[in-house]
Amino acid sequence: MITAASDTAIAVESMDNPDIARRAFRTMQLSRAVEDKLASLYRAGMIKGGVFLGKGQEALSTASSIFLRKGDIFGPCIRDQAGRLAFGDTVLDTLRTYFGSAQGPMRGRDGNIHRGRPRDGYYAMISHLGSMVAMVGGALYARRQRGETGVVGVTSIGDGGTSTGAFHEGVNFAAVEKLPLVVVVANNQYAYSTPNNRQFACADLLDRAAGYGIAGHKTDGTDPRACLETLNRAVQAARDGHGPQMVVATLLRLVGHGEHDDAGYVDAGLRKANVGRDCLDVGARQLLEDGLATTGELAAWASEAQAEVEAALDIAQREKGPDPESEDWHALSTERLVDGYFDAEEE
Ligand SMILES: Cc1ncc(C[n+]2csc(CCOP(=O)(O)OP(=O)(O)O)c2C)c(N)n1
Repeated sequence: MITAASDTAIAVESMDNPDIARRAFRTMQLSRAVEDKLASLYRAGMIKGGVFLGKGQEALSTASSIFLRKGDIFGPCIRDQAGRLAFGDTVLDTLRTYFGSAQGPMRGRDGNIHRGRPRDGYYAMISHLGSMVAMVGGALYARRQRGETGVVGVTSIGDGGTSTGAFHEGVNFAAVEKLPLVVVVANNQYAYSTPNNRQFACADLLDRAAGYGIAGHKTDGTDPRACLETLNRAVQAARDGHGPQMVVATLLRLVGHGEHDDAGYVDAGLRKANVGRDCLDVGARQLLEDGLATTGELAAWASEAQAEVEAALDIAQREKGPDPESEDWHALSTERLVDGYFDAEEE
């Protein structure tokens, strides 16, 4: 069962609450620890299939879901390991998915990032870029039709994904219906090897928000404090009935598109520029400057994250994959409805 961080989600005023910055940073550290481990397991040939990481995007991703509450919806994209953890996914379920464990949320059907627990509002990612906007928007529309209020949905997408027809249709629908949807655009400068200047012709992706008639927010994706402040505002505005909110963050992916890609096409100047900063370094500095953590605490948290990953790995590696003799192979979409929701847990 998901242990939703959202149960303890903090409302808009609470940016003054030091817990939010500390909790966000610890989530970023945990995400980095999981992903560093995944990268080394991949290099050791111990993971089947691709490994797609969000190194450098942890601040934005964490901020994307940390303000969500129980009953809200999170539809993550490729580089949202940190956001998944902030929404309540566990390190164990992450590793179970990569190792094909039948105990994992997708019961061994997915090998990396297409995992979720729909009943908890944690939607499994659809690979076709842009589709998640319609999926989360559609779910918000359905909840409105059921008379549910106060629900917010967040989904994220890369700069490349914003060029798809699905993105346009999804955002336009949300705008027309004034849905409480937050679309987080992680402009990490490249879509695989395609740079921004071959991706869009507007001066800034934020210009698109005006085109759709929705609110736009710009933030520095390398700055954890800025990401938290921006997402806090955007989620609250959506919750307060101000319709869709588009957040555009600038940052750089600090790894290849996947671990098979050496990212040799990334401009060396960008790596050295502000946009190429590691958000974990920035976050650590901010916590120290603000007196919210000591160097001892930062080191202890990093060790705890490491230990959590090792303990989960030990379990996930021993678990078995699905048994073809007993498996009924039903997909999430064909499972029983419980109270109108898909019941992923039900047999
Ligand atoms: C509609 C669609 N076209 C192409 C792909 C193949 N593809 C997967 S990820 C990717 C690059 C995505 O770039 P971006 O949206 O900028 O996100 P990033 O990988 O930079 O986080 C592509 C082209 C896809 N999944 N869906």
